[in-house]
Amino acid sequence: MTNPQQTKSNADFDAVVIGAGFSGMYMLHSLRDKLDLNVTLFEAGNGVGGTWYWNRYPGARCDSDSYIYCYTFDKNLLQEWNWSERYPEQDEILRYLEHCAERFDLKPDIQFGKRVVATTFDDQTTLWTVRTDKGDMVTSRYVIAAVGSLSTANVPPFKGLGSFKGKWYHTSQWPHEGVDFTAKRVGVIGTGATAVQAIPEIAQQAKHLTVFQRTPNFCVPARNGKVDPEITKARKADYSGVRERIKNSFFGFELNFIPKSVLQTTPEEREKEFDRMWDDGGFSFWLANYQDMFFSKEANDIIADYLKRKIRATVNDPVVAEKLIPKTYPYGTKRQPLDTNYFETFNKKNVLLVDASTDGPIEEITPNGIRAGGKEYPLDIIVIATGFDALTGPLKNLGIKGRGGKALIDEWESGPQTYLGLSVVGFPNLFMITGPQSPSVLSNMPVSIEQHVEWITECIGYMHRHKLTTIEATPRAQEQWVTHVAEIAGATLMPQANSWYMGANISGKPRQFLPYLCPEGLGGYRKKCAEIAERGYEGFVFDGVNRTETTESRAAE
Ligand code: NA7
Repeated sequence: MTNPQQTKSNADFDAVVIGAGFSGMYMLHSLRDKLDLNVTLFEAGNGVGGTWYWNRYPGARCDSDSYIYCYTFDKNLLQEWNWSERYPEQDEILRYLEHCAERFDLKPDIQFGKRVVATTFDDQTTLWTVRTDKGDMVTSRYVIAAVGSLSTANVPPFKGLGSFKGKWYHTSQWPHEGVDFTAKRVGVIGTGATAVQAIPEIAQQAKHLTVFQRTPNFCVPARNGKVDPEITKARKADYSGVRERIKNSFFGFELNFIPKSVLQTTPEEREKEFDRMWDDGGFSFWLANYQDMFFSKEANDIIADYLKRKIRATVNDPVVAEKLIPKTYPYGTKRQPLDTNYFETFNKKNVLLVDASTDGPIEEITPNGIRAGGKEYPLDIIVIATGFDALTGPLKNLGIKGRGGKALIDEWESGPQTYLGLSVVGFPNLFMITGPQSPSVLSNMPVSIEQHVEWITECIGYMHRHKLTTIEATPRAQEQWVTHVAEIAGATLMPQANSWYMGANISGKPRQFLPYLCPEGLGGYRKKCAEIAERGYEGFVFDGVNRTETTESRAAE
């Protein structure tokens, strides 16, 4: 390994990492312990965990199977850690991440309780200056934004919210001491993946629950529970195989599409497959269904019909069932919520559904509750489960200014533009982990995170070996990437939904497909990134020079 001192500048740090979730923790570990860099990490929270530090609402758990929702880079860690359930709850995932922070001795290099507010590139020194809300100001050669894709809460500007006399909470800013719903009249706004987890839990405790639905969701059962110890043993024995399979899979799971069109099946044949996926639970119905599900509306309708029948069979009141059935977008084009007794909850006497399209939308929040469709619903507590300013929101909040003082927020005014979802033209030495236009939220996040962290680590290692100071995407490469991402999305049904994938949940946000759906899957994207690196970082310039044209390729080192 090259001694980093060779490229030592007079910066305070070689690298500043922002965010101490899955991505930032591994980034810190990699740069510090593999490349021996001088790294600091700023984290707004008072502990590690990112998503799992903030999202403490009732029922919060991951929707990926625990044996693959974890770091896989350390063989011993994989053997040591034991998950209690198929999908562990928030507090267990947080314990895991705290364990990792201790195990890799990360905390001495993390500055907690400090939110980055300005990140500015200096054209003369080619260094970044990072400022926090606590008055810190440090310079660094590299900045790595490990701020997560779903970390900027979306609290819609409901008229009258400030006048509400009860308590209100956004699910991602949940009080650490919890919320007691006993004997309370509770309103939940939203029916996305978060609300689908929270509603059945809140309904068990609250005196009365009113759910304010804007758009119904297709849900499939999570089927959480203890994992058979024999299965766990077999997985542990084959973790290197598991790792290879998820790395090269389509979405970062051990799941594959059925290599057939649903239109070429008999009703009996496909019903059997649907039942199998339904019984398996989890994401198989969404991510391992017939291969034309995301492309053909005709195929999609057949698959959606199965889920609609399930809702009708579960919900006792046919009027309520109809309100809960999605009718305005193709199945799978909004994030799949996994449920445990979600539809059953609407059979409870203390639960009321207020549907925007049939009962009327939310008009205002009053001192005593919520007014929707001309009627006031009295409430003691409002739970705002309205999601996030996904993918771009967390990056825009960092106050990033690149070459010539150009602000990222302005550059992205009409939508994000990146190269590989890792880098942006005009922002040298700034890397994003699971940024927009990378597979990110369309994958099992830890798998994508590990890929990006390892790619960035290799890239910085390469720069040190070659005594290079800056790396920056070229306008041409970025333009081609943005076009490619949009073309792929345009060939699917994804743009037909008003989803947060399309930026449609935030008023005024440009309508653009935000993640990257690689036609060859996550494995294909990984290969693409690796090949770009092997060709001397094609589409990037180092110190203003295109090395793919001027020097030997990395493979020849
Ligand atoms: P989501 O999936 O964005 O869901 C938010 C919900 O809130 C959804 O039902 C929205 O309806 C609803 N919403 C949003 N804004 C409003 C307003 N202004 N009025 C009424 N209802 C509104 O967020 P989640 O937190 O559930 O999940 C986010 C991801 O976190 C999840 O997918 C996992 O990846 C982890 P809409 O459908 O937009 O009409």
